[in-house]
Amino acid sequence: MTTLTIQTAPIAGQKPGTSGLRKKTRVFMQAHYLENFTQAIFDAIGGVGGKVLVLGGDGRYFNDRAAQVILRMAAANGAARVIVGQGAILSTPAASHLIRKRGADGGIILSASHNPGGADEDFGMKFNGANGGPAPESLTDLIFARTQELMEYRILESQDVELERLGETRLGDMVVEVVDPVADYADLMESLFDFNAIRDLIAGGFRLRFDAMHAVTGPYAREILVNRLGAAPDSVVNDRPLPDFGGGHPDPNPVWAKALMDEMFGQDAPDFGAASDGDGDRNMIVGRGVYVSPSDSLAVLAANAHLAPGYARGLAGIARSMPTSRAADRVAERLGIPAFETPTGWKFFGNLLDAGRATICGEESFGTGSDHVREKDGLWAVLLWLNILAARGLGVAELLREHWSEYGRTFYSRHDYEAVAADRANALIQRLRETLADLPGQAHSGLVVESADDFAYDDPVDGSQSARQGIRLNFEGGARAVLRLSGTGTEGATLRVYLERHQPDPAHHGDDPAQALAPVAAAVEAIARIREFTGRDHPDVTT
Ligand code: G16
Repeated sequence: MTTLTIQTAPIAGQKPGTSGLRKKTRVFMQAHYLENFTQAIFDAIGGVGGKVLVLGGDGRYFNDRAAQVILRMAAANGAARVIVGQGAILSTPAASHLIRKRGADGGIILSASHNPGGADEDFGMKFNGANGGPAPESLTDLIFARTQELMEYRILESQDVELERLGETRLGDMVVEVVDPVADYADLMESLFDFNAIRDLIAGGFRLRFDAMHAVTGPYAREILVNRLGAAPDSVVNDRPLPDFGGGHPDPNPVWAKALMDEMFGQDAPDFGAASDGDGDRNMIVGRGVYVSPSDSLAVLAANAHLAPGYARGLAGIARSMPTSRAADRVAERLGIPAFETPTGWKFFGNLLDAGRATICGEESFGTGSDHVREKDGLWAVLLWLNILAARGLGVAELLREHWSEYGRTFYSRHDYEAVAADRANALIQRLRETLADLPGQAHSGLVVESADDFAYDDPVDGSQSARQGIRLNFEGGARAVLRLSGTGTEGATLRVYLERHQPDPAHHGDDPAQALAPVAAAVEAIARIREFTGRDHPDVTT
């Protein structure tokens, strides 16, 4: 086998966003595109000579081809071993676990997460370090810098590697080890949760529905929920991973997981419903006739985590991304443990988890997880919910109501304006930045602005700083709004507007969230002039 050194030239725009590099699949399929980015990763981490890497992806279109290219490049760059999920499949949390368990130097995950897949949809690629977590900004900056100067890459000339058969093969001097993508992860879950209690709950007639959305969690959910916990075989639906996710958005929210919502709000609904995304790190939780907002889910999980064996020792701290509602902060306060507020992006939780300062983390974008891996973890959240419901003997709606009566209810909603012209979206944010100092004291739609800023984060562990992470508007009386531009879109800009309002009075806990938040939305419109800048009079997606 020959190692080829291919001449190339820097390709513009290979800047990793909130979670790796995400582009249209056809962009990734352009000549040298994937190769340049792969070589830039290898160079930025100081080369892969003698190193052990993990490789896998969510199975979307181009996953298999990209994996073969990366393997040939890893071999040409001197890697000692690459551990690959069978068929080049690994969910993001399973990849994180594998890196940690095997003491690998890092891993490459092929996924554009919840974005649709297919030749005309999205593809993505991210690098996770030896702790199993997404590369921090300092490293993604280095990777990007390398893409801007790269003039050649190395690749082995060879046949495709057989990735369907478990076991070891060689590619040049490198070992390719194909592993079962599910087994290690399922064992980890079994070590954290009281599977006996969940099994008893299910055997007692508790019915659940898990929608894998034709994405990577199908095989994981079937093994854990059906084979190990005894759920009925039809409890797991859409469990065959497809390269285009069956044409859907593998995004577990009430809009894209509508079929599940309809079932959970219909007649004879199951007791518990959940869905996960393309690469298995997100989750949506639904009870019979009740939707659990991700911010509430984080708060409920944190308040009850001690009921699961893996967390019986209690929590060191709770971390949430800045736009996530402050419901979890109230739990941290009650538990007497620190609450951390980080920028959007799971990578910002890594240092807190590594340092043992936070145990549970969560984001409004349907992500929750803990220190068991360094990624958010969809099935982990589902199992912790089931463990808590089994231990408490309550249904989802009862548990939620009880939580609200103890802590108050934080109404929460996110409005997304998608594929907005980037210059218009940037102009909106820029104008807000310029008016921040004038906002305090202004009254809009009956709400008075108490403070306004552009969120900046100083990492308490390594002191790194991240500025301009989103506009925060705090209103007198405790309502809050956040505006920021998404870092995961692949078309134009996506403006995200996050609204929240705390309601201590139980008489109002059953109110309609849209109505409870209407004054906050109106105040934001008056301040940010969204209609004028985006040309839209309503959001594309409301969750
Ligand atoms: C990624 C990140 C999350 C982030 C989300 C939304 O999720 O890992 O931390 O909250 O994107 O980011 P944005 O608002 O910038 O689009 P995933 O599931 O896509 O990897």
